[in-house]
Amino acid sequence: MVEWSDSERKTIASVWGKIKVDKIGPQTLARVLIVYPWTQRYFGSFGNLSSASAVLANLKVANHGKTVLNALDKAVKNLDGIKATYSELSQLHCNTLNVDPDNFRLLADCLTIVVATSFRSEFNPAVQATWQKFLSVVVAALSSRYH
Ligand code: HEG
Repeated sequence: MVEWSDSERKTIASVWGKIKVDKIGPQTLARVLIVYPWTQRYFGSFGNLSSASAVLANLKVANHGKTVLNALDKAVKNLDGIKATYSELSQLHCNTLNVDPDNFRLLADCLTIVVATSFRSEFNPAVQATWQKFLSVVVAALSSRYH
């Protein structure tokens, strides 16, 4: 069971409070698809992903990026129950979507990079450490129902 100090709780709430889901979500998923092009295999119904500019202009990518990021809200609001929060979502990604769980880590890393470029000096090493601790718990929870 992961423990959160008061200061970590404050930092996570503060970072999340400054994240504009409609901007950061699309940028994060687009970055995953551009930097790790093999992840495009899961998005066969999303249309044109043939170049970086096509990915960045793709509305389905943008919308799904918002969906993914909005799902993080549940974890931020329930830091002590992240595993249970994502139990069903983990099963969906495993059994129905057949997403390789390694990809959760790739997405988390892209999210950290997008947040860092957006927040600049505010996203200092201490904030980054707490934010990545949070994301690693999310990644573990999303992977927890794989078999
Ligand atoms: Mg997943 C659907 C959340 C990583 C591929 N993802 C979804 C949905 C949510 C979600 C909330 C909608 C579920 C529903 O319809 O009930 N995804 C989510 C989170 C994270 C993540 C929170 C990581 C933090 N997803 C992820 C990654 C991939 C992926 C890394 C593939 C590389 N997700 C995926 C696909 C769908 C979803 C293919 C179905 C999309 C669609 O057909 O619209």
